[in-house]
Amino acid sequence: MFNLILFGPPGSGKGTQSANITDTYQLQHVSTGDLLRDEVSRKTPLGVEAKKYMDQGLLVPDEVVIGMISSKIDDTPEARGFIFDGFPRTKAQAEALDKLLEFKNTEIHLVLALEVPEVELIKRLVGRGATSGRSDDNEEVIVKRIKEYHAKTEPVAGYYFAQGKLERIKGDGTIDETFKLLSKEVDKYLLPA
Ligand code: B4P
Repeated sequence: MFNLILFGPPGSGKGTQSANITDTYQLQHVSTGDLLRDEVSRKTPLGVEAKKYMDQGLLVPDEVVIGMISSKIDDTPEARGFIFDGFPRTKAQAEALDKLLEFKNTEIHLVLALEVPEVELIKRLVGRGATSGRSDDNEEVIVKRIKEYHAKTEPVAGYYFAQGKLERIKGDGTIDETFKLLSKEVDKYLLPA
């Protein structure tokens, strides 16, 4: 089993590149953003709670997200491996993920951190907002999401750097250029399926 985290600020291309990596390496894609949006659209109690935070550009509380991930991992025991997209976003989430994987006799093997200048992040997300209908893709909320990233999520990179698992990837090229840089790192562990 090979487990990968795609890490980076909002709009850095985690969702976009996860789709490419999932297709090429046949990993099970776990996106907390997608899982939360699904709960919101079905108006479940979890979704109603999460929406309050997401609409303000804030992170959803750790216990909500960790519970959701745990059941997602249990759903696909036969997976070749997982690609975690947008998770973990806090040190508490990273520690919880380590515990969950240890319980399954596996671990995180690689963390690829996409690096994109802030002006480009805002440009991309405002651009997506024009068509996505996402309530968190307007400039005021985007700026808050980036602030929340610096305060709570950036320290997660240090957590994995200390474990020798972090690779920084230039993420401001085209989608294809960035995918090539990411694949070069994944290829060291796993061949395309
Ligand atoms: P997410 O859904 O995870 O997404 P994201 O941060 O908006 O962006 P991503 O990096 O995936 O960008 P994308 O590829 O789509 O989070 C949304 C919210 O959910 C959070 O703010 C939070 O409230 C909540 N949440 C999620 N996970 C959580 C957790 N673990 N804990 C707590 N709360 C959590 O790309 C963006 C745009 O750029 C797209 O339009 C794309 O087409 C474009 N793009 C991508 N790559 C490009 C490139 N190379 N060149 C040009 N454009 C590019």
